[in-house]
Amino acid sequence: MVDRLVVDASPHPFAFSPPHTALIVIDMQRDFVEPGGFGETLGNDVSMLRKVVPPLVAVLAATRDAGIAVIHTREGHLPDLSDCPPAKLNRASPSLRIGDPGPRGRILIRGEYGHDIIDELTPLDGELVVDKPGKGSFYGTSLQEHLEARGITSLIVTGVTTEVCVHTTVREANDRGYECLVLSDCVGSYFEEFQRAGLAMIAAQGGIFGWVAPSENYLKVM
Ligand code: TIU
Repeated sequence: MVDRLVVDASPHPFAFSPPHTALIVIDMQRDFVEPGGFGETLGNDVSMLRKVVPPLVAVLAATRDAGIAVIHTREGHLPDLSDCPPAKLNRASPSLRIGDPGPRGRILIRGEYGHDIIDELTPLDGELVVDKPGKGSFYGTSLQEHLEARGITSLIVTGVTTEVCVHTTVREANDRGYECLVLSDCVGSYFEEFQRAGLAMIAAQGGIFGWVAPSENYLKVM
């Protein structure tokens, strides 16, 4: 594996060492991307997120071919909801609450069909799958220990949604010292204005939370 690659990115080029880098695919679960899941119960048009899938399939394939580590995350809760704070469970007036039976199983519950990752992005054996109770990928998980054990210092960030779980994860990672490149067409939001603003916030102020680039710039150096 080459030791250093540089991606044309905003606000400036993103240099990373492939052996010390992981691709993180955040919450590409049926619950967010397909009808009948958590995302739709919150009143969202889930078709907004589908456009992320084709570029993410290409990025995942190139990353695996390059031998770079891949990590998947899933947001969800234990069947008894003991890890779901009442503040999250009782928030707003969704059409179905977390734990209620839905067309793809209980909403946002581990082990249910709707909680799992979509078929196009199924994890391979050996790829870490991080189950997380919150929006960030570090809170309540062993992700940091996993990254430290493998000497991973850079993250290529993809998944949904841009302003919620992607942003929370990037902010958590940035505070822990990780360098994050967010692939702009491989992250998605239910809201066009949040997609635009969410990406701008990451790269603003000289890259206050990280770097942003379209996936074609990443694929060019793979
Ligand atoms: N609602 C929303 O935009 N997102 C979430 O609740 N979770 C994630 O972003 N994965």
